[in-house]
Amino acid sequence: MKSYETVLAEQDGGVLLLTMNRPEVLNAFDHRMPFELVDAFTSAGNDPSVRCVVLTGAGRGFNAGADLEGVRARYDDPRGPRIGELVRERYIPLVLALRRLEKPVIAALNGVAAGAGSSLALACDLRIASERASFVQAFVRIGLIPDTGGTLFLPLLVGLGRASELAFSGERVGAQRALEIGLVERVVPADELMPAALAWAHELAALPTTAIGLTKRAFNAAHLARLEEQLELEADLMEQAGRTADHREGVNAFLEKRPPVYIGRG
Ligand code: T3D
Repeated sequence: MKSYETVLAEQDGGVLLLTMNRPEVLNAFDHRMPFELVDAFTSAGNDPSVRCVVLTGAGRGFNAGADLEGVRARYDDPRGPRIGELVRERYIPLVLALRRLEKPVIAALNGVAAGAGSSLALACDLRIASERASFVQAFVRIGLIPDTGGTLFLPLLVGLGRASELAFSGERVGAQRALEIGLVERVVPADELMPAALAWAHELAALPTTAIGLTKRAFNAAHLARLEEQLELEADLMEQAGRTADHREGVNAFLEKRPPVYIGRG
């Protein structure tokens, strides 16, 4: 089993458990985590002994999206990569690796999934949530647009009206509401999350893996045929949003733990 710096990988029979492991920042993405997840998904695809993958987070969060300390640090480096470039480098390959993995991937939502972390959960095939889990389309709160496929997966799961409501407001959606509107398939008490997620994964791993993989390919063709094009559009729009004063204000306000004041233009 490969080892990574920000992701724990453990295999039990046909089930690979991947745990994002930066709990002090609710498993926010740093410069390593997207690449390590891509490697883990790609390796799982090439390994016939893996027949189902479970993705979860260490500590009290699932994943809080981009690490905002890292985002702010880039403002001080004029030669550093721009936001659209980072989306292309980090998040587009992650979504593509997940959707191209022709094995079921279950997100086991132990806590909050925000920003790109929420999109990552929505890109998985199935979601089981602890009663303590929640979703936040946090992008708008830092003046950005949903990325990591969020502009496709969110409306696909909840419909365009609800997707607009959530993405425009950035409001937090608890587990029960997430179940009602189709953001997750199952909700269980917090202490039952991992046993329930792993039991579900073992059930799936015992089924005909090739048939499930081909079904996923057909779902991709039917519903995500424009995925690559949409991911490129997201990167372009992120670049545009990332140049606004409201983006910097949102990031600074979060890190300074104060309410943001947006100017609404630019
Ligand atoms: O450059 C690029 O990579 C571009 C790509 C962008 C894609 C995106 O994902 S944009 C969205 C980025 N994510 C966010 O804006 C979410 C920020 N976090 C939050 O809004 C809140 O933390 C949550 C709603 C997720 C959870 O709230 P709560 O009250 O349960 O927890 P908390 O107290 O806010 O967070 C706990 C700690 O984690 C805290 O640190 P502390 O005070 O204990 O030292 C907090 O600062 C830290 N943390 C949470 N999220 C992030 C983070 N640190 C860095 N980056 C984060 N995203």
